[in-house]
Amino acid sequence: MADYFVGSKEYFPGIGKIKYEGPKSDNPLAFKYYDAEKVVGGKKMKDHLKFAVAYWHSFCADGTDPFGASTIIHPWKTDAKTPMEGAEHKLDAAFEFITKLGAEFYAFHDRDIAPEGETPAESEKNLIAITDKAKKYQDATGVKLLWGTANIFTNPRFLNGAATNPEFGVVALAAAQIKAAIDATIKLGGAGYTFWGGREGYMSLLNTDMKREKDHLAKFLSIARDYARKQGFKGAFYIEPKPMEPTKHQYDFDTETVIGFLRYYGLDKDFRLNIEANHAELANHDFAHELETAAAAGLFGSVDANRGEPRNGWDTDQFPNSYYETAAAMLSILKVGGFTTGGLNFDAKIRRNSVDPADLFIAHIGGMDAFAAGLEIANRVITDGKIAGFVKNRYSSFDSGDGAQFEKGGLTLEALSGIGTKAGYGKTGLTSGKQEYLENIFNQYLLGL
Ligand code: XLS
Ligand code: NI
Ligand code: NI
Repeated sequence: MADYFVGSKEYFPGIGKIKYEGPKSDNPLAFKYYDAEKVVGGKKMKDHLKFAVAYWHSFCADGTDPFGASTIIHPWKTDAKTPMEGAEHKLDAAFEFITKLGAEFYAFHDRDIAPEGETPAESEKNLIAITDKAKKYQDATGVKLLWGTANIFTNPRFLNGAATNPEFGVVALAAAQIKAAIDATIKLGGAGYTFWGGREGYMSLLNTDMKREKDHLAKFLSIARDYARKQGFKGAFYIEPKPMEPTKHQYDFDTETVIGFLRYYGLDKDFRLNIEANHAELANHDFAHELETAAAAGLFGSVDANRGEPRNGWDTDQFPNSYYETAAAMLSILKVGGFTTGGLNFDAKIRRNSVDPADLFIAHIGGMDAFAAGLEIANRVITDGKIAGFVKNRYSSFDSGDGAQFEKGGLTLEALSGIGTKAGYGKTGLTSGKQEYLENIFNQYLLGL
């Protein structure tokens, strides 16, 4: 049996299964650091990293930008006579790509995988037909669905938003899509279902009732959750924060904003965060800051692994390549105990001028290698324990005595103030944070020395 899947025709001829060849390899189509079966910190790399291929960027995006037409030719699109035939070919290409790459998961929007029909019923029929086929492919290959979602932002009918649209009719049409997308996700055994707020936000406060829109969003998410649970969905629901783009102000601005929203509306038992690196950057946060914020609230879920271009402030969705950043991210992920339902989804696209079919492989290989290296670095940081030990010691005055009493809630403000007054100023507080020292040792781990 071939170690990869080929459907009606081979869409990436000349490229076989991508193998691990090690850091000295000069084969662009081989992994340098990602060695799926290698055990790091008691777990196989593939089980730590849980890579997913994003359907929309990899098999739909064609290099179009606001200044120019498509540049990337997808043969699965050009060789089809009807949109449904195109969707079938795309599925063939997707499973061939995913299995050749050796990713274990994928993620899709309803409209990535199946075309919209003339009516909501026809759209649902299309989705059912294609996902029935996807189920067969999953069973045959072992590839799994990390999460499903609905695209309720591209079609012009969503120009004023979906769940937060001022017109009830649009909210209902969004529901038709979400319901069908949830059904498809359940059928495919999806581990999660994601809500990225598409156009859920506003462009101008002059035409917006913000309170009403947020209430609608919460109501919509609650009934979607209730429906999915009723249908037996046991997986996680994710909210994916993003501060702006396409609207001026997205309601799911950043992780902290989403946590507040989920708690205010009582949704924090079922929903967690899907954190995207590029969105963190747009919100002026470090990627790891967003991960730690979610972890601290007990709401860490999954990751959209990409990167932005720090100097232009767009959602450029590039493939991750900074080992420093992937190491920092993996450190936060390992500290919270790793993924349960989530994984690393490459919500990333090749550049408009990356027009060779091999470029899609090369981009994913680089991203997987970057996270594999990041995992090794983070594991070295944890195993050595120097940084964690420093942090633990930094808070040690709360481990016993009055400090411990304070943590337990055993001190009133009068009592606490009395302790301070009695101790006096002295040199209290003049303790080095040792940032540069810690940065230097992090860099030692980075180079594996
Ligand atoms: C867009 C988002 C989107 C979600 C899925 O910026 O990242 O791709 O991940 O709807
Ligand atoms: Ni994303
Ligand atoms: Ni994005």
